[in-house]
Order: sequence, then C-alpha cells, then structure tokens
Amino acid sequence: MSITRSETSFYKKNGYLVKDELISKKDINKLNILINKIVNKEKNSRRKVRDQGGTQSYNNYHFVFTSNSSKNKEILRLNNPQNNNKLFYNLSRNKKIIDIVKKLIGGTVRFHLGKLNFKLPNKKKGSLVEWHQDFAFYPHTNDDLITVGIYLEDCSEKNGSLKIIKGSHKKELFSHHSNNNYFIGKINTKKNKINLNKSVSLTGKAGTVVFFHCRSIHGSGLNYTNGSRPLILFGYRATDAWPLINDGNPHPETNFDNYDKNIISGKKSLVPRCTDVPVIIPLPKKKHYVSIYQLQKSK
Ligand SMILES: O=C(O)CCC(=O)C(=O)O
Repeated sequence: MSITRSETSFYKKNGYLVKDELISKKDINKLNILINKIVNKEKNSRRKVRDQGGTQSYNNYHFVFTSNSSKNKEILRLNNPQNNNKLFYNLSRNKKIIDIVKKLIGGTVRFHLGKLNFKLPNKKKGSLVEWHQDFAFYPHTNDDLITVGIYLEDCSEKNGSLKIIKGSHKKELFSHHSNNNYFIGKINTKKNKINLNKSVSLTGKAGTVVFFHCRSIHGSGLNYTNGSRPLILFGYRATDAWPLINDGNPHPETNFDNYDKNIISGKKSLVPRCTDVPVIIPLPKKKHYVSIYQLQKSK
C-alpha cells in the first residue's frame, strides 16, 4: 500500500500528509509495552544525570530529562531509539512508511534521525514546541528531506498534537536566530508576519502517521491531559542530499561507512545534488544545547 496521486499532490501543495492508523494496533501495543519498560527502568535507576541527559551525538542512544535531579527526573525524550532496539529499528524501516517516503522525496531514501518525544503533561513541565522549520537545524544541498511522525496514542489538540502551517514549505527559510544573532531554533512569528490562521492540527488515533516537508513550519502546543503524548519522529533524506553541517546524526565525515549503511533505497554516490534552496547556517549557539526544548528557551 502506498499513496494515491491525489495524496502526492496534496503533499506537494500543502507540505504534509496524514495517513490514519497506518501502523496496526498490534504493533503499536508492542511498542507501548516496550516503552513502558524502558521508561520505568530509567526512572528507577539511580544513575546520576548530567546536562539533562547530554547532547545529540553520533550513534548515541540517550534520554533527555527535565532536570538533573534524580528525585524529580522526568523523561522528555529518548534519542535514537532505533539504535538500541529491534522493534524501533524495524519501525524506522517499515515498508509502508518507506514506500510513502520514497514517493514523496523522489525515489531514494537514507535514514537521517530518530527520536521519541514524550510531551509530558503541562503540570510536569512538558513544554510546547515553538514554530520552526527542521531544515533550519540541518541544511542540506537540496531539500528532499522529510519528517515522519508516528502517534503511539490517540492524539488531539488537548494532548499536544503537531501543528503545521499549510504551504509554508514553499516559502522562505525563516531566521531561527535571536536578536543577538544566536541560533535558537524558533521563528519569531510576529516579526515575520506569519499567518497562524493557516495552521492545521495534525490529530489522529494511535498508529496514525504524519509526513511533513523539512521546510514546513510546525510546532506543537501544551499537553493539558494527565498522561504523556508519545510521538516517534524519524527523519529521512534523499541519498544525494548532502549535509552542510554536522547535526549529530549519521554524518559522512564522522563515520563514512555508517553514513552509507543508512541508505534504505538507492545507491551510494559522492555527487551531491545542489538545488536552489535557501540556507542559513544554524550557528553560533550560545552553549552546546541539550535539546530543542532548552534551545528554544535561550536568547
Ligand atoms: O514533539 C513535538 O511535539 C514536536 C517536536 C519537533 O517538532 C521536533 O523535535 O523537531
């Protein structure tokens, strides 16, 4: 099962596509059982937390916490779940997902990144994610990159579904820098007169998969429920989209073999495809940031 021509046109026009319950209930249940185990083990561990879990770095599997306190530690994110468990790895290579990605980014696919964002209830300091474009974090020589979000539980505006601004992938790449010229990973929507009326909430039942373009402006609101909102995000890129910076994910200059091992469809090539895409280098950063949550709070 892939997508119809009209779904492809919808994606091209709007910069996103929602596929209801693409992943079966059975597979979602298995993932949720595994996640509960991982989270409980980590919460009960007495391991000392430093830097709220540390930064995203090559091939790393790690947790991002709300604080360094072992008593009140809450897990915001699990980075690179696909590196540590077959179930997550298989999901990142799921045929239904990859077939759609292939159609949407032009035929070749290289795995780029993986994370599991929990979005804690608001009362447990689960933050909102401010408006941003993923391409601002990792510019490439072309923009055939896509983010895929998989809801592991039913997701509505109440528990912080993703929101996206229709058609924004065709507009400019906005500055994600502060007034002091530091990269802070968010857009000043007022200053840039971004029409938030064009935003749509990407809600769906558990197993729903959302696909969005790397230049689509997106974010998510607060979670007003008592439970967390687990969302797996996987990034994929065309094999000839060459990274212009090292974003802490598989990178040719860090480990060339591993970079190519992440090819899912298509051939290796040393010839990047350079297209006329807007690029702003995401530097400097005030300090080496731990997560998007921290980064977006910096000035
Ligand atoms: O977890 C979310 O709600 C969105 C996260 C996101 O957009 C990101 O990590 O780039």
